Amino acid sequence: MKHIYLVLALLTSLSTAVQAHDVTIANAWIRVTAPGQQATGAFMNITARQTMRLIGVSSGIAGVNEIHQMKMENDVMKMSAVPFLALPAGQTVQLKPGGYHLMFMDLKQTVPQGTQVPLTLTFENASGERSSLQINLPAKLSPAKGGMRHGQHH
Ligand SMILES: [Cu+2]
Repeated sequence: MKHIYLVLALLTSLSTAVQAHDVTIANAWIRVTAPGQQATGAFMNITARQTMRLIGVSSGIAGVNEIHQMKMENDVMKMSAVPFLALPAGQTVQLKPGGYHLMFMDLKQTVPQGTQVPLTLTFENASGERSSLQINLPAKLSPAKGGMRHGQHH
């Protein structure tokens, strides 16, 4: 029954080379912003059935859309853009606060709680074939606001 919530809208693939259903997105959300805030992040669990890379993200809300990682450097958490995120076949890769995330900067609008933000994710498979996936992310303050228990594994 928890699987009802696992798959968000997997819409059309722009390419026939890689089927959109080769990728499952679960527990996706984007952090709400206050007016004037310049950046926010989006988080989700991505499971690819074949080995792929997430190579890009686009949205209508931001001028800069990037894949970011966070890591400790000399006891300081730093985040930086990465060109891609590896998605090993059958393995769930978590994008979460403090780890990998999708970063939106130069925001063109606020992201109020309760709204849905459409994103397009671009993937590339081991053969170099690309596909796109559109998803709608609910805007939340934190994953605990309504989605957390669905993200736990048993
Ligand atoms: Cu970031």
